Amino acid sequence: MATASPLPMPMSQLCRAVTEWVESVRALTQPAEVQWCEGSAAERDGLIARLVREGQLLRLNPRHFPNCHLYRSDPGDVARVEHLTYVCTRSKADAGPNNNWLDPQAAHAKMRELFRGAMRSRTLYVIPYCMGPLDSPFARCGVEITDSAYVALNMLIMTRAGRAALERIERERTFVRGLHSVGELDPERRFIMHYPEELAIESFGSGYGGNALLGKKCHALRIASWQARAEGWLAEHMLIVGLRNRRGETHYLAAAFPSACGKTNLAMLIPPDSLPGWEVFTVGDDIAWLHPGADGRLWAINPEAGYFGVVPGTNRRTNRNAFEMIRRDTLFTNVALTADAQPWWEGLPAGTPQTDWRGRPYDPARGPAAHPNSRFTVDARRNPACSPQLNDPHGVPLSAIIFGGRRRELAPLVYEARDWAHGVLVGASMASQSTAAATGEVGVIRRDPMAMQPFCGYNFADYWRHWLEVGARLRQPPRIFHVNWFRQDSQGRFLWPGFGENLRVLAWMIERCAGRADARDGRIGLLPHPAGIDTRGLSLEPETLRALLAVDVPLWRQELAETRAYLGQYGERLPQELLHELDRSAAALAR
Ligand code: OXD
Ligand code: MN
Repeated sequence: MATASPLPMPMSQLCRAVTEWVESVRALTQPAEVQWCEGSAAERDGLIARLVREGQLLRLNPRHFPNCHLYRSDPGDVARVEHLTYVCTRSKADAGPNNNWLDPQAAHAKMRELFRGAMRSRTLYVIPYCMGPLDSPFARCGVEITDSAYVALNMLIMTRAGRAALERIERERTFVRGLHSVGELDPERRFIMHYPEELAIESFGSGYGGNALLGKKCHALRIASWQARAEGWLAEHMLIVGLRNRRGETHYLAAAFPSACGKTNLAMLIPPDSLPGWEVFTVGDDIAWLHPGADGRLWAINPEAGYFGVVPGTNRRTNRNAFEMIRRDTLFTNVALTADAQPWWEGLPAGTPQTDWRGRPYDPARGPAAHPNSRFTVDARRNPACSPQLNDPHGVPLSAIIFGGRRRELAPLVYEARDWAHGVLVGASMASQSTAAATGEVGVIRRDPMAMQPFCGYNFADYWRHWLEVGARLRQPPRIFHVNWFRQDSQGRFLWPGFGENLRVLAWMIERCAGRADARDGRIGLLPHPAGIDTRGLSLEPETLRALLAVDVPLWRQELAETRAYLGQYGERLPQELLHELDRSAAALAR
């Protein structure tokens, strides 16, 4: 006789520590109901159906965009709010000059008052999640509590969320506590607090991705960078891409660029037709956790399971993979709409926007139709170039690390650091034009070391020391490069075509890693000979390539002086080795 299989234990009873925390939050926030997220497809569909019913999600044209939906944010809540983001450590110096700081007790007291009764008549969602493959020793778990079904839906796409994550938490007995409420979306009552010493996050008053999907920037970068230092690894704002060359060798590269500088495009790069025989595999497009391996190499995992990418500019030419990927099962935020309910954004060669991102009739006098920071949320497995290594518990070994920024002038197309310590200085000196991913003025140059200025959960001086220490443990460290795809001529025209053509630069790096390519001493580091960049099939004048690889020594001397002044604010805590590297760089430029 068949016996009925026992019913699975309710999630609310699976892990006492989580249940007790949920209970205490319930008592404080007073929701109408509590929903534990299992992580099933049916549950996702249920959340979508609820949001559509409530008018918060719009179903997009099912013939052209099956199972795609549009969410419109509050117009005052469309980007990360760095001035309202805090790292709350017991000692202010541990947060460093790179972070806003509040005393943890004061911050908790302030947040408790905001959260009191904040979820009345709302549903409280409990989302246990795992950052990284569920069976990876490098993965770390958390639980987000939120009163936003939109946030819950995003978390279910962006992380490995649900019962399996909760089971891991029960086994490990540790998790990051992330409490979120959209509150009244009042910018005056909006704070994103991090408590690295307690592995806790409190976020109130915003529903925007980077402020509200707590597994992403808050956990996988700010809290994880703190954990990583204690445990001997690195949590970085980097894409991870695998490149198979014509010899059949696959090299993995990790690259740090500031927000909205093309990480997703580089991670999904399409090789140009004139460079046949290359294949590209995306492991991640935004965050990398890096571990020194027993073999002396540096290994990388992507802690995320989905992409939260910038939509404008995405088309068949710039990123065919992304363009294909977001044609189904995608959640769009703040794009425009055509008359037949297709999503529309700047950079699409066809279609006409009828309704702008705020839901108003489109009027070009009011600015772009889609918000410049409009986003897609989509499962990483929808990417045609998704790497089979995405779920490898040990990750992939890195051949190279790339730092890059958006610089009109100064930085050449590519150069290589002399060694790891010089590479740390190159990363620490990064600067870039600001973008729409964060509130504030767009296009101004700002310091963004390792693209971590908004995301490092502790004092940058300690972070750079940690980078130097990790490097010292590697017998085969990745080579470190710097790139600039955004150099312009005096008329403001881009000198380099970018996108898929960037493979030509990556190919040189790979040849360097394999010991097959020469480099010349360019005084700021090692540069390719112009012949080292394969330009076959590209209409690029030889003098343009020379301009792209030129080093303007007086400008670099000024840059170095600015870097010295910038690093100076870290005072005594700054590792001597970094200052020594700065002196070496100055001496090379003085020759
Ligand atoms: C992002 C960001 O959303 O960096 O990835 O702002
Ligand atoms: Mn990012």
